[in-house]
Amino acid sequence: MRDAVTSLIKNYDITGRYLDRDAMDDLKSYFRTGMVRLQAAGVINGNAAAIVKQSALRLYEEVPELIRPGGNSYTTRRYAACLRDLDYYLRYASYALVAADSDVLDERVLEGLRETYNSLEVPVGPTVLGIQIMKEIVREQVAAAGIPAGNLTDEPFDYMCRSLSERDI
Ligand SMILES: CCC1=C(C)/C(=C/C2=NC(=C\c3[nH]c(/C=C4\NC(=O)[C@H](C)[C@H]4CC)c(C)c3CCC(=O)O)/C(CCC(=O)O)=C2C)NC1=O
Repeated sequence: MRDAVTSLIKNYDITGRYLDRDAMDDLKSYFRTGMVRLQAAGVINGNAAAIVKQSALRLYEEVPELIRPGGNSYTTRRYAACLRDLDYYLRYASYALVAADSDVLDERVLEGLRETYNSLEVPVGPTVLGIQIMKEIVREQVAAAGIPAGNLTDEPFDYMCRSLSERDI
């Protein structure tokens, strides 16, 4: 599992180079945004349950057939599994946000997810929509807390959505 600093050092070490100007610029940007990343993660940590709940409500409003008989969130067991998945995506997004690196998402979340979702017929489109909704809610809450995160908090959510979509689940 890597963060922005260890990823960069690994790349330079492979070719035995000292850190050059590009590397220093990347590192500066990482440290410059560090406090904002931490503050945004703090908002996520303090509101995780509400963020998950609101995201699920909005998702089921937009795709109501998910909770109807035959839908993938129909039955309380599957409904709970879907909310739990959203909670996983949110928690790992908060880690990736602090690390400023998507490695933790590849390693802990996305690896093998396709096979699992395929075999259980969990639909990818609505999952991606759920992650997008969560991204919007996080952005709103972080902005409401007065934290100038811009689109920093979007990155991990977009990364998971891209990865899920690309894999053509
Ligand atoms: C930390 C990394 C990690 C992830 C990401 C993860 C996902 C994950 N989601 C699962 C199931 C599931 N995932 C969903 C999710 C959904 N259904 C919908 O209608 C919505 C579109 C969506 C929610 C947004 C559902 C309903 C199931 C249960 C499917 C079933 O058993 O029929 C399963 C199968 C095993 C289980 O039910 O626990 C896994 C492994 N597990 C992990 O350890």
